[in-house]
Amino acid sequence: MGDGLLAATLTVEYFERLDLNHDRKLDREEFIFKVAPSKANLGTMFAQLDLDQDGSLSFEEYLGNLKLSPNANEKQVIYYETRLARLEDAFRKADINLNKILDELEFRSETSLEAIAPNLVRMKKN
Ligand SMILES: [Ca+2]
Ligand SMILES: [Ca+2]
Repeated sequence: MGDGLLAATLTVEYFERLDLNHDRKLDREEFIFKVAPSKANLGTMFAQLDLDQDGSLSFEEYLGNLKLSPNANEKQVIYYETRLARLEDAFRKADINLNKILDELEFRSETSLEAIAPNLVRMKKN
Protein backbone atom coordinates (compact mmCIF):
# COMPACT_ATOMS: atom_id res chain seq x y z
CA MET A 1 0.00 0.00 0.00
CA GLY A 2 1.99 2.93 -1.20
CA ASP A 3 1.73 6.01 -3.33
CA GLY A 4 1.17 3.81 -6.37
CA LEU A 5 -2.22 2.62 -5.27
CA LEU A 6 -3.28 6.13 -4.44
CA ALA A 7 -2.07 7.47 -7.78
CA ALA A 8 -4.01 4.81 -9.61
CA THR A 9 -7.25 6.18 -8.21
CA LEU A 10 -6.69 9.66 -9.57
CA THR A 11 -9.03 10.77 -12.29
CA VAL A 12 -7.90 12.98 -15.13
CA GLU A 13 -9.82 15.91 -13.76
CA TYR A 14 -8.28 15.51 -10.38
CA PHE A 15 -4.89 15.16 -11.94
CA GLU A 16 -5.23 18.44 -13.77
CA ARG A 17 -6.24 20.26 -10.67
CA LEU A 18 -3.21 18.87 -8.94
CA ASP A 19 -0.81 19.64 -11.73
CA LEU A 20 0.05 23.04 -10.35
CA ASN A 21 2.78 23.99 -12.74
CA HIS A 22 0.89 22.58 -15.73
CA ASP A 23 3.74 20.55 -17.06
CA ARG A 24 1.33 17.61 -17.42
CA LYS A 25 3.31 15.71 -14.91
CA LEU A 26 2.49 15.27 -11.32
CA ASP A 27 5.76 15.53 -9.53
CA ARG A 28 6.29 14.01 -6.16
CA GLU A 29 6.10 17.33 -4.40
CA GLU A 30 2.67 18.08 -5.83
CA PHE A 31 1.55 14.57 -5.10
CA ILE A 32 2.65 14.56 -1.49
CA PHE A 33 1.19 17.91 -0.64
CA LYS A 34 -2.03 17.72 -2.58
CA VAL A 35 -3.13 14.14 -2.58
CA ALA A 36 -1.64 12.37 0.35
CA PRO A 37 -2.95 14.69 3.06
CA SER A 38 -6.55 14.36 1.94
CA LYS A 39 -6.30 10.59 1.92
CA ALA A 40 -3.83 9.70 4.58
CA ASN A 41 -4.02 11.13 8.03
CA LEU A 42 -2.03 14.11 9.14
CA GLY A 43 -0.08 12.12 11.67
CA THR A 44 1.37 10.02 8.89
CA MET A 45 2.18 13.08 6.87
CA PHE A 46 3.87 14.69 9.84
CA ALA A 47 5.93 11.58 10.44
CA GLN A 48 6.95 11.47 6.79
CA LEU A 49 8.14 15.05 6.85
CA ASP A 50 9.94 14.67 10.16
CA LEU A 51 13.06 13.17 8.66
CA ASP A 52 15.18 13.12 11.80
CA GLN A 53 12.16 11.93 13.82
CA ASP A 54 12.65 14.41 16.63
CA GLY A 55 8.92 15.09 16.80
CA SER A 56 9.06 18.52 15.19
CA LEU A 57 9.56 20.01 11.77
CA SER A 58 12.37 22.32 10.87
CA PHE A 59 11.72 24.62 7.94
CA GLU A 60 13.74 22.32 5.71
CA GLU A 61 11.66 19.36 6.77
CA TYR A 62 8.46 21.33 6.29
CA LEU A 63 9.45 22.01 2.70
CA GLY A 64 9.61 18.29 2.10
CA ASN A 65 11.25 17.66 -1.23
CA LEU A 66 10.57 21.06 -2.70
CA LYS A 67 13.81 21.68 -4.48
CA LEU A 68 14.91 23.57 -7.50
CA SER A 69 16.73 21.40 -9.96
CA PRO A 70 19.91 22.94 -11.37
CA ASN A 71 18.52 22.84 -14.92
CA ALA A 72 15.06 24.16 -14.09
CA ASN A 73 13.37 26.27 -16.71
CA GLU A 74 11.86 29.68 -16.06
CA LYS A 75 8.41 28.28 -15.31
CA GLN A 76 9.80 25.85 -12.80
CA VAL A 77 11.78 28.61 -11.12
CA ILE A 78 8.64 30.72 -10.75
CA TYR A 79 6.71 27.75 -9.44
CA TYR A 80 9.44 26.97 -6.97
CA GLU A 81 9.74 30.52 -5.72
CA THR A 82 5.99 30.89 -5.34
CA ARG A 83 5.77 27.67 -3.37
CA LEU A 84 8.76 28.59 -1.26
CA ALA A 85 7.37 32.01 -0.37
CA ARG A 86 4.02 30.51 0.48
CA LEU A 87 5.47 27.84 2.71
CA GLU A 88 7.87 30.27 4.34
CA ASP A 89 5.00 32.55 5.24
CA ALA A 90 2.87 29.69 6.53
CA PHE A 91 5.71 28.26 8.55
CA ARG A 92 6.36 31.59 10.24
CA LYS A 93 2.70 32.13 11.08
CA ALA A 94 2.12 28.56 12.24
CA ASP A 95 5.12 28.70 14.59
CA ILE A 96 3.11 30.11 17.45
CA ASN A 97 5.78 29.80 20.13
CA LEU A 98 8.43 31.23 17.79
CA ASN A 99 10.99 28.49 18.32
CA LYS A 100 11.60 28.10 14.58
CA ILE A 101 10.22 24.58 14.49
CA LEU A 102 6.70 23.24 14.13
CA ASP A 103 5.49 20.69 16.59
CA GLU A 104 2.62 18.48 15.52
CA LEU A 105 0.01 20.80 16.95
CA GLU A 106 1.42 23.77 15.08
CA PHE A 107 1.69 21.68 11.96
CA ARG A 108 -2.01 20.82 12.20
CA SER A 109 -3.01 24.46 12.49
CA GLU A 110 -5.05 25.87 9.66
CA THR A 111 -2.32 28.32 8.68
CA SER A 112 0.13 25.53 8.15
CA LEU A 113 -2.28 23.19 6.43
CA GLU A 114 -3.61 25.85 4.13
CA ALA A 115 -0.18 26.15 2.57
CA ILE A 116 0.83 22.54 2.70
CA ALA A 117 -2.51 20.86 2.01
CA PRO A 118 -5.07 23.36 0.69
CA ASN A 119 -7.43 20.62 -0.46
CA LEU A 120 -7.75 19.33 3.03
CA VAL A 121 -8.58 22.73 4.49
CA ARG A 122 -11.18 23.33 1.80
CA MET A 123 -12.72 19.97 2.52
CA LYS A 124 -12.93 20.75 6.19
CA LYS A 125 -14.62 24.08 5.58
CA ASN A 126 -17.29 22.70 3.25
CA1 LIG B 1 12.49 16.98 12.70
CA1 LIG C 1 7.02 26.12 17.26
